[in-house]
Amino acid sequence: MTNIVLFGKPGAGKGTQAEFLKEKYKLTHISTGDVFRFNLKNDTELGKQARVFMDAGDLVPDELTTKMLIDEVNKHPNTNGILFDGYPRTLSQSVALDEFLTSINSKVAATIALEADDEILIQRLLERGKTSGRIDDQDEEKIRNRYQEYNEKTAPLMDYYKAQGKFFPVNGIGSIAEITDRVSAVIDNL
Ligand code: B4P
Repeated sequence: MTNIVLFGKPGAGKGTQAEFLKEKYKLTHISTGDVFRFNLKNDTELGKQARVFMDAGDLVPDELTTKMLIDEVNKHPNTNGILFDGYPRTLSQSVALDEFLTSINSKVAATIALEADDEILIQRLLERGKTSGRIDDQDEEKIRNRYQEYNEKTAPLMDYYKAQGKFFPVNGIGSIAEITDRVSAVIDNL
């Protein structure tokens, strides 16, 4: 299995790039944000528990997120590899992912970070908020809270993956196709 973690700030383009990469490399795409939004829309028990955190731009608690992630991975026992989009987002999630992958004789091959300036990303999210219906994209204060969550809880993961020699930063500004090429160059060299 070739497991890739797509890493980046909110709006960095993880979901956008995943759509292309999953086809190109025949990977299973798991977006924790999408799975949560599916549960919100269908008003499941998980959705009810996650809604309050997501609408505020806070991270959903680790225990809930990790259980959901493992359930998703287990739905694809014969996959070539997983493209993790939006997971892990805390150190505890990174450790849980490593433990889980080890238990199925697998590992993270690379963490690819899409890098871009906050102000550009905030504009992208506000733009998407005009049509997405996502409450967390519509209010600048909530968006800024998502960046604060990222800086406090997610940014430390860079050191975690750097220490393992698995961290690959990529310039996230440019056309979507240009960025796909940059990410592909990393995957092709693994
Ligand atoms: P996510 O759904 O993961 O959302 P995201 O950070 O907004 O998006 P992404 O980086 O995928 O950006 P996208 O491609 O869509 O998370 C939402 C919430 O779910 C979190 O705040 C949290 O509450 C919860 N959650 C999810 N995972 C969790 C976890 N592991 N632990 C706890 N909580 C969790 O792109 C954004 C916009 O930019 C789009 O409009 C796109 O068209 C545009 N764009 C993309 N690439 C571009 C480019 N190159 N140029 C111009 N625009 C571009």
